[in-house]
Parts: sequence; structure tokens; C-alpha cells
Amino acid sequence: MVKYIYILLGIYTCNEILRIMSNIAKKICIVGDFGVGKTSLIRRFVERQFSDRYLSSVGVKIYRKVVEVNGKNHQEELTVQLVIWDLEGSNKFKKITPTYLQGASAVIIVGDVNRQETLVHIAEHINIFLSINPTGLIVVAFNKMDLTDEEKVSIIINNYQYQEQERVIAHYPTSAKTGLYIDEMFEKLANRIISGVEG
Ligand SMILES: Nc1nc2c(ncn2[C@@H]2O[C@H](COP(=O)(O)OP(=O)(O)OP(=O)(O)O)[C@@H](O)[C@H]2O)c(=O)[nH]1
Ligand SMILES: [Mg+2]
Repeated sequence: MVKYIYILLGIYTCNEILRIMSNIAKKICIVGDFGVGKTSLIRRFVERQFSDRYLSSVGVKIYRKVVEVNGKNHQEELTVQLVIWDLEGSNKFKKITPTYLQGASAVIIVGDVNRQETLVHIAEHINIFLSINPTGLIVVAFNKMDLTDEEKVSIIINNYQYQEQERVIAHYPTSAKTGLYIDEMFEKLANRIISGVEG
């Protein structure tokens, strides 16, 4: 009897170890100018909520969400815990604190499609991130798409592409209000991080 209990315990422990091993944690940062919708994008993804109220972030707040990703051979299903760092907004008087970016596998850089200066600043945010994480992955989010029209959207996307920058893996027109492309964006990042494209 005792022998069977040991066998059962052994099986359980092995499964548990495998589960823990596949539950890798990866740090992702969200950066951009003040008020572009960084916190709203994360809250939509993690909490499935949106609020019209604007509460400007101070310092950093950390969110976590486990997502399923494909393993290297695309047969096994792994999970990865995204540890998402919501950083306070920056402007010309207040720069991103570089230490917040350390150890990040990826960054989502957010601009507000209705405030052109926030789109112009995306290039600066890319440079700051790469100066700290030269092999990190970058996704650009053109946010608040629900507040603009289709014609404007295509102009913005054409004018603010960072295709020449090889660490930029995708651009997404997003809306934290409607949820447009938000799951796709985080899932793509998680998959690319796990498939070892970083580094
Ligand atoms: N219509 C619309 N409003 C949005 C969207 N995303 C954010 N907002 C609004 O924009 C305001 C700022 O959003 P936040 O998510 O707080 O922006 P933030 O980038 O975190 O701001 P800081 O923390 O100050 O840098 C809030 O009033 C949000 O409700 C969006 O996709 N569509
Ligand atoms: Mg915020």
C-alpha cells in the first residue's frame, strides 16, 4: 500500500514539476507619453475592463497574466506568465526611468492616434528601450483607434512604421475601449518571446 502511495506521489510530483517548468515568467514593459492609454491597454487585457476616467500613473505598477503559447516544435502547449510593468507616462520634462526597463524581454510602445506628438516620440522610446535591452522585442500600438476614422488610420500607419528597425516585430491599431487587437498583440509578443526570437 505504502509503495503505491509513493508511486502516486512520484507521478504527481513529476507532473507538478513539468507544469512549473513550463510556467515561465517574462517581463514586458509598456511605455509612451502621458495619457496615451498604457494603463487602459493593460487593464483591458488583464482585467477585461475599460474606464473613461483618467488617473495618471505614478511610478510603476505590475500586472500578471498567464497566457498559452506554442512550444518550439508547435506541438506542445506551454504557458507563460507575462509580468507586465505599467510605467508612468513621459514627456520632455519627465523621462522614463531606465532601471524600470532592465530585464524586459519586450516592450509595447504606445502612441495616441489623435495626438501627433505622441507618435513622433515613439522613435525616442524605441531608442531608450534598445539602449538598455539591445536584443529585446518591440511592438508599436497606435491606440484610441475608436476615436478616429479609417482614412486617418491608414495615413498614420504608413507614416509611423518602424519596419527598418529590426527589433520591431509588429504594429497594431488598438483601442482599449473596444478591445481592438489587444489580445492579438499580447499573444504575439508572448509567442515570439518563447520561440526564442529574442536575443
Ligand atoms: N476612447 C478611448 N479612450 C481611451 C483609450 N485608451 C485610453 N483612453 C482614455 O485615455 C485616458 C488616459 O488613459 P490611461 O490608460 O490612463 O493612459 P496612460 O498612458 O496610462 O496615462 P499615464 O499613466 O498618465 O501616462 C483615459 O481617460 C482613458 O479612458 C482608447 O483606446 N479609446
Ligand atoms: Mg497609466
